[in-house]
Amino acid sequence: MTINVSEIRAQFPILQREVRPGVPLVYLDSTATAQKPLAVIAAMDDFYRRSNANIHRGVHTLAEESTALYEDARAKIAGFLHAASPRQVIYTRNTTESINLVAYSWARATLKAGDLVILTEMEHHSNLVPWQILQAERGIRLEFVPVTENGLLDLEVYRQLLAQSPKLVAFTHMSNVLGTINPAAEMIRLAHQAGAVTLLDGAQSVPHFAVDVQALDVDFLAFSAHKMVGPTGIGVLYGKRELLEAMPPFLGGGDMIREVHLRSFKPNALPYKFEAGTPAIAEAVGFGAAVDYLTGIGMEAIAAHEHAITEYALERLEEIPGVKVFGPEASHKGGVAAFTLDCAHPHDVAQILDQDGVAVRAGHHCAQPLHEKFNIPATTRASFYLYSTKDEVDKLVDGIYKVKQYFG
Ligand code: 7TS
Repeated sequence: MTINVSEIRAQFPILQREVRPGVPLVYLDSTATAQKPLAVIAAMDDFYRRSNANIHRGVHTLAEESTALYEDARAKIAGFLHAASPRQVIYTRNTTESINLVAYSWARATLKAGDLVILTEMEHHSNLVPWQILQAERGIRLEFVPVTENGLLDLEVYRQLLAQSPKLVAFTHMSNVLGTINPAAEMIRLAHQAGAVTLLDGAQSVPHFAVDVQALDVDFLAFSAHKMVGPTGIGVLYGKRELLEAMPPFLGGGDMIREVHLRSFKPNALPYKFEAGTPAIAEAVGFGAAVDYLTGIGMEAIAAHEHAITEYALERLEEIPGVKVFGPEASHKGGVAAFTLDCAHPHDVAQILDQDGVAVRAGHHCAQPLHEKFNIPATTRASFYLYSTKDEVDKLVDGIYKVKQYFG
């Protein structure tokens, strides 16, 4: 299964631009956010030109159209995840809000002082801080599955932690720094055996390979549209129906209620119970177009392309003296290459690469504890998506040689 990358690139207007005269953009920061194809831009443009109206609140034609578009997108997303019902797909602002929804609603209704939550050392801050807040508030106990030297989770320690009867296991499907793809199905199976509920951070998995919530048997899955060629400002929390039904509302206000009296309210049915206020409607429409776009190309083909680019990038980066790439070998890894260079700080590397139009990110990438684990303050990170090319990897490598000349 192959994809036609030049055809794909032609669909992304931003990839045609030069960052300065004569310097074309080499966008290697898709892990932070992905670029958007014409189909997504046009769907949102069309919505505002033709159908814009608030949803669920009017009988006029535009309100019916916008409501239908908003709900069609939800059905597409449910299909994309192989969810049993669109009612299990709750729109949020992003992965961060989805995880916070679980922390504020499910966890505060369920967890007591001393209850154990298992996380891992490779979590993004958005799957750490909500639990640290709850630890301070409730006295829950946090334990962390360690990351091994080669960037994998230590599953032996995971099994030992599971023996302590955790209430929740929350972990990332794919690390945004190491690129590690964790064995989610097996980890979820073991967590369920131990009686725990599972929350999977799919911010980096759902955009890059097929994620089937029923095959995984996952209880909650969080992800963002903007990392999967969709717009910013919208994400999803998928949940098992019985859990979502039992959870109290998160935010209160319009749309999330069935009836309201001066001193009481009855919450709405799923998914509206968790969608208070006017949502990101145009963004939902764009999200649906993004799902159509990715489905049209095929998630298997996208994953295969990214794997080929990642293999090539690792090969080229590792031949540069002084470069150390973090994380496992390509067989366990998605399209991320975070590295250090012995002679220059990651921010200097990123700045010099930018002179040649190469956009990479430098810093701790919202995974500061993981960098502490490896005793480094920061890394430079290149990341790849369906529109990335080997030629772009070569430009990255040429740029790193320039940095070496400059500092070396
Ligand atoms: N979880 C993971 C694994 C992520 O990579 C990110 C974003 C998030 C959660 C949060 O997603 P958000 O849409 O709510 O912000 N990761 C990155 C990154 O690596 N660089 O910028 C954002």
